Amino acid sequence: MCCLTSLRGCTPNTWLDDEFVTKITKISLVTPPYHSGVVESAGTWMNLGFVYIAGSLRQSGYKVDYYDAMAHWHEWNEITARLKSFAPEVVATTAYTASIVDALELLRLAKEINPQTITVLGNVHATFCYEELLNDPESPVDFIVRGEGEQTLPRLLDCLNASGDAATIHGLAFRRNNEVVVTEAASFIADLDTLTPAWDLVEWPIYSYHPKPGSTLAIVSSSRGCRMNCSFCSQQLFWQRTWRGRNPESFVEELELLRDRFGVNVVMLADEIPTLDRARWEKILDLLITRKVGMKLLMETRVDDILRDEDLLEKYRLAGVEHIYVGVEAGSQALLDLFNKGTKIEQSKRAIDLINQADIVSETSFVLGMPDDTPESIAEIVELAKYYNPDMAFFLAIAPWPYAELYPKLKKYVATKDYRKYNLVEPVLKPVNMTLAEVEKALGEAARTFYMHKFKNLSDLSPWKQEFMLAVFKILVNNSYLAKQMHGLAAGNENAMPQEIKSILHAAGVPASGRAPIP
Ligand code: B12
Repeated sequence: MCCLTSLRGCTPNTWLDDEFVTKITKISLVTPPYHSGVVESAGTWMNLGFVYIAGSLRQSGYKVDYYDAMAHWHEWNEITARLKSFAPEVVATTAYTASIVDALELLRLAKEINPQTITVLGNVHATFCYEELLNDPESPVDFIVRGEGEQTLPRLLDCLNASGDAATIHGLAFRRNNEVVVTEAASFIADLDTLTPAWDLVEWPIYSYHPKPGSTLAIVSSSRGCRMNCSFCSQQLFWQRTWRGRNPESFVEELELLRDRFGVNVVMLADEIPTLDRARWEKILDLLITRKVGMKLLMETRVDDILRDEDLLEKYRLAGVEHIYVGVEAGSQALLDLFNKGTKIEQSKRAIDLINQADIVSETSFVLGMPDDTPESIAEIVELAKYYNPDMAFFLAIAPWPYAELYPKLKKYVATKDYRKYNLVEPVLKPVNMTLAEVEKALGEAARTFYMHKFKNLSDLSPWKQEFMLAVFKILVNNSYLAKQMHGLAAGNENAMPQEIKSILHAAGVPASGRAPIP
């Protein structure tokens, strides 16, 4: 029996009714062309998961087209052309919740181009929402990979090529005989240093960090996992509260390779908590310093780890750490407790002060639009943000991931199931005393007020930070989802803009009118 006949009659796919004789040799890994205009305004970011998966598929003998349609800002006609030209037997895509609609559209397109195409979907949304996705009679998804893809996808394809039974492969979900088959969970990859990311398949010229014109940006990973309990987040669930760190030497050698072979000079760490193991992290910092790697690092970590590492922060800076995001998330202790953050307000303030004192850019975000929020409570958060005094603050709309631990408490306030809006920018939860439009307006106002305050006090920052902040401000004014709100600052509302800010902006050459988002 052909491998794929075992799926017969279980999906609406016409190809499953025919004998599938083609051997799988070529796989397209395509990112969905989704855009929300937040982080994207700060840079063009690669899909690291696909770089890793491309590497392991290649090792297993498959030809891979790693095609970052998202980062290319490609439209459907361009995606069609690329799929037709590579003519893969398998098209695989990836989705967190906000990008799931476009991911499904992409797989639909792949089937339209060639109904025999086998489609695969992975990442956090599919890992948790496989029932909803596979039970849709119009679903264009043949296989869902739950969890890490580097081992599961080659195993699945090898199995299909060998006419095996996909139900024997761990980490999958798919339909068979009108039922969703969920296989045993795959175990996490034990040694991350054995993985072989396909850096040579990356189309390097498009990846850049916009505050540093001319830079070449990579996303890298020094660890995987999260042991925290934040009830609004997905990552501790995805990693089942485990954590694995790479060997410091192997990680730093990878940065050197990226620098020497591909000209990378800025990296963002994809790690949830790169600092979790202090000894390992210090070793990484020491290697970056002694080997003069000369790379700028952008990273995220926990408030607690910054407090723990107070005596190491000088090393962070010397090693090239230039930007640290810490998730403060809430403005009241009660909300911090609801979010299970495990931190206290004063700890967050202290952590941000320490990052600032180390002359590293500090960034945080506040999750707003909760059921009991009001314009006044949001305005209070802005005051708190000013008190915390990060260089950058983002005022986000809570996105109720349907699989998050907090979801049951938020469910009755969910105003839309349009997942495209689950991007932390567009409000999807309706507070009791606010409309969605009011939430959106209040979040915009929050950003505007915060940055107005920031720019009034720009001269408090070190010279390089002032320069950085002006570059960021130009991006916010011209190219981000905040452009509309920020315009009152840059040009529109004369009364709202003090003369000194006008002068700063004028000197920095911030234009009066905005441009289209960065393509
Ligand atoms: C890098 C990153 C980005 C990049 C994306 C780059 C890209 N081209 O995809 C940028 C900066 C553009 C980005 C943007 C956004 N992001 Co983001 N991002 C991350 C981050 C920090 C790291 C992801 C990563 O590289 N991980 C490392 C790789 C190795 O792991 P992985 O991606 O999970 O992939 C593995 C598995 O999931 C699986 N897998 C994944 N896909 C597939 C596909 C197949 C076929 C298979 C077989 C397997 C598979 O195999 C991979 C290898 O093991 C995560 C947080 C985190 N620490 O993970 C947030 C995160 C993914 N982002 C998130 C969000 C919300 C967003 C935004 C909506 C935020 C915003 N408003 O700006 C936007 C939306 C994007 C857009 N275009 O507008 C959320 C998603 C939450 C959710 N549950 O839906 C996360 C989890 C952050 C968080 N804690 O909430 N992001």
